[in-house]
Amino acid sequence: MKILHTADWHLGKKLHKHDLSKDHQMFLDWLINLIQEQHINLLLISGDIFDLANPPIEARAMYYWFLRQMIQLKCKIIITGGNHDSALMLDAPREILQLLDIKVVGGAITPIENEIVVLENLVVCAVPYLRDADLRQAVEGESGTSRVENVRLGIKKHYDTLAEICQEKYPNLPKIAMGHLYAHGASTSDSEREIQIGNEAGIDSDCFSQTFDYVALGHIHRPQIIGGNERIRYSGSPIPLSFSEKNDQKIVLLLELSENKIQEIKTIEVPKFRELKRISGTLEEVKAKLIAFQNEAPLKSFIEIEVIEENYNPLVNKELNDIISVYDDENSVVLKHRFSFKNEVKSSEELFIEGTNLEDISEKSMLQKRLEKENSLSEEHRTLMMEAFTELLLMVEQDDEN
Ligand SMILES: [Mn+2]
Repeated sequence: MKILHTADWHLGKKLHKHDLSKDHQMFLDWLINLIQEQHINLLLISGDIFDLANPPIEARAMYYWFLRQMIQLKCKIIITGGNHDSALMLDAPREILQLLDIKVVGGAITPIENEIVVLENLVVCAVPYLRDADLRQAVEGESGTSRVENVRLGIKKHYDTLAEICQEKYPNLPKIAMGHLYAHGASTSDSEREIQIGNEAGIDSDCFSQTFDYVALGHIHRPQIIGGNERIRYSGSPIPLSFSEKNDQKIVLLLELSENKIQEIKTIEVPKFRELKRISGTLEEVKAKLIAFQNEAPLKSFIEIEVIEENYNPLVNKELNDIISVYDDENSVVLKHRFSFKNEVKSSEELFIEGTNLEDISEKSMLQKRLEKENSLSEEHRTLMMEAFTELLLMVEQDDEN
């Protein structure tokens, strides 16, 4: 039997207002192909199917389109809700999906046994993201512990209860637990939302009973093993969801099961569909790098620009905008830009002797002082700015009089 573990698709996600639906479509096409070629029997998606509780129609359509492909390939699916998902929204079509061999657990179920999915030669504990209310119930009556400790205990109790039931009912079958949570020591990126009391209630790898042969986690977008334990893993998101993930190799995990044991865990690399590129340097350097950059990924690359100049230059923004507007590469889009100056601008109060009353300083002398601090400006430039300022001042004064 072959099982794939993935999570954190975040269908409907936008990156700086740019839609990622093409990225998702390419990933799904690739995944369908993989499932077909590798004869995958079961697909586990550990939460955050959607980016929002109320996802756009297109994202929902993509989800159902994908499920339909899975039915055709006779690949079973188990989907659990994440912190981004609405449990109710995921659960709404549960009954009909069940008939199609698709198990959805949007939110925690009572009785807890109903989170257990029994297949011919495998048991899966389909645990969704556990919300505060689910956990409070679990540790009711236990006093004298902090809220953080309660959350941690609640999560552990949830998994322990499932492990006990599985052990008793299906002692000989291999067991997989799913989860959507923050594990201590996990390396995060910029695109996960903090969960479970600002990540304080992170769980440790010993939260998961030895009964589980594998723990398929979601929530952290970088693929990783937890607590040095090969059997507890985050698959990570299949596509980068923030610039902080631009260099991450995205993966899905393939588990091979035979003789009632997980024989092998393989990492399968997801191809890079889109390049996220950060370009930084002085204005001139940025310009050169931008021109030299060549996109090799199938989708338009997303570029983030950071201009760092030695001295303050009020025209940087304009010049940068000029460069971007002229930069008309059909293979790339500049998503965002920012600039900073190494020699920080001094604030006005540093320019005058202490004790100087603000009312005693004319607007013009204030600007005069300020311009004197600008080493990068030529005398001519200063005069021009002074003249323009005087003109503006005059207009304002005339307006006041009218
Ligand atoms: Mn996520």
